[in-house]
Order: sequence, then C-alpha cells, then structure tokens
Amino acid sequence: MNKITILLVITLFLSPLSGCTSDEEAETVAFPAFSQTADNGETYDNARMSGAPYIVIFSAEWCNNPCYTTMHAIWNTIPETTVLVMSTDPVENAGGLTLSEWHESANAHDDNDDNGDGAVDESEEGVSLTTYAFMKGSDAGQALDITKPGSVVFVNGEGEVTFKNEGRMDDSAEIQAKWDEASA
Ligand SMILES: [Ca+2]
Ligand SMILES: [Ca+2]
Repeated sequence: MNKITILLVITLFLSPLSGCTSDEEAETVAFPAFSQTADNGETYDNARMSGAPYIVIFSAEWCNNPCYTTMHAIWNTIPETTVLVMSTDPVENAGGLTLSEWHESANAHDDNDDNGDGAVDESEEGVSLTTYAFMKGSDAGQALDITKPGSVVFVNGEGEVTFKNEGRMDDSAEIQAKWDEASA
C-alpha cells in the first residue's frame, strides 16, 4: 500500500468512530438545577440527590389520570424507592390542594371499600407512598421540555437523565428495566 492508500483507510476507519462519540455526548442530559421544599418540610436539590439514582414523576395537583396510576405502578414494582413528584403547575395550591393534601390524595388512589360497608378501614387502605416527596417543579420540567403532567424521568447517581417516559408508565417490566439502567 502506498501512503495515500494508508491515509485513506485510516480516514475511513476513524470518521464513523468520531461521529459515534459526539452523538453519545450529545445524548447525555443532566437533570436541571432545582431546589424545592416538599410536603414533608424537607428541601430537595441536586446536591442532596447526587450519588444515588432516583425517579422524578412530573404531575400536577389536579392530575388523577394517568398520574396516580403511574405513581402506584412504580411503587408496586420498586416499593420504597426515592421518588420526587414535581408539579408542572406553578400556581400555589393548584387544584385547591396543598402539597400534603395532594400526597394524601395520591395515597388514597388504591384505597378500596372491599367489604362494601361504606367506609375504608385500615386494612382496605392499600399502600401509602411514604418515600415519595411532593413538590413544585415547573422550572425543572420546562428545562426538559415537560410542560404538562404525565412524564417520568429516571436519573442516575451522576445526576444524568437515563430515560424519559411521556405519558402513562404502568408496565412493571419496563419500570424495572429503566430503574436497573439508572442504577447501573
Ligand atoms: Ca370497608
Ligand atoms: Ca392507599
């Protein structure tokens, strides 16, 4: 082979590789900067969340469906996972609910009067989303092009978004797979 041929081969070999590298870099999105006080009175921000994976459900105080379905599907797949529930509605007490009332309403989604006596007693309350923190989050949502409730974002320990789901997310196998990916 003469020098020109060798150069040509090297160029052809390197070009697709460099293309791949820049594509991968472009796909890494950091979860936007945020600092919010949740319904439990605690402040959550990027520094607090760094070092471990977490899930952010973008919802709103007035979103019953598919929001509550997604919240419970995630709990039923990976109970007691750290989940931040952020409202895309910037209005304070949107839908007439405080953050605490919103959380209680989400807890009650799977309550059921199984014995039909007209009251939900303790054994009929299903689960409570105890590790979920409810807070405002329209700025973080907008930074990710999420302006309405119903999206789920998985974030790894480096604060990078590993997956973004638009709309209802209630497939247990998919939830588990995306969680494993964020935890890797
Ligand atoms: Ca009952
Ligand atoms: Ca419940």
